[in-house]
Amino acid sequence: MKIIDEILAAKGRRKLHMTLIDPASQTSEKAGNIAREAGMAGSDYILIGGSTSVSSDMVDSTVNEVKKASGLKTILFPGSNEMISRKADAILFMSLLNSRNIKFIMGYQVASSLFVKSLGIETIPMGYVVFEPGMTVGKVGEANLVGRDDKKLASSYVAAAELLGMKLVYLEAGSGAPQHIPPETIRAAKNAISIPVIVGGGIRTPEAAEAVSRAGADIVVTGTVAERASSILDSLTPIIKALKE
Ligand code: 1GP
Repeated sequence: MKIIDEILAAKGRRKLHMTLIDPASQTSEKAGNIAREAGMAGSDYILIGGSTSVSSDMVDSTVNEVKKASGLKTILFPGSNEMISRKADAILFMSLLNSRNIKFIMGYQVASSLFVKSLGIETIPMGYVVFEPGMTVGKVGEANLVGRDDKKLASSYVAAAELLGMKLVYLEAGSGAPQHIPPETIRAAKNAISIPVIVGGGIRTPEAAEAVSRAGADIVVTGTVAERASSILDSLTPIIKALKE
């Protein structure tokens, strides 16, 4: 079954969790360990990507270790056209909708399109919108950040993504953000569209996971919490439990 069909089948029935692993942040062995414990904690997929460019060999070896260690499906979340692995199960073929730089909106996509098609990998078109504070991805992606409380602009971006035919939208506060996107802003965006909504950035506690989930996130992404935890299992389990209950 395609990952997008799994996501659509889960929508409205059960919440999904994705663990973000940045190949630039650790060895592929350590990435495998994170993925194994994330899977034990109940995470559904491993997202592989980040803002720091790494070679496709490095992405390949991270994907391999993650699959071997966890058995979970891997989804590429590429920061550029170089960060593509033929070994992953799917790729978020995404556009950073609120970038000032055309390369993040359509440049990397054009640069990689024929290669991605030749891989035969599942592609999931996704609109990516970066909110304040944006952190590294806001800077690197040259985003005109959407205000945390700007419900109108948030709704307008996701509605545009849906009208353009994108299958998912991702509301991003930035990895390591001190706070996640406010629930009211997530709710407004959710109410504007019928495609699944991913929310990530700054979610580190069960309360935060529950708040964004109640506000309408169909999928919650966490990254930093597992990267920094002394026990990934102990820190992720309550977060995923809060999300799924
Ligand atoms: C970044 O939304 C993700 O793309 C994850 O953010 O590292 O803050 O969990 P955190």
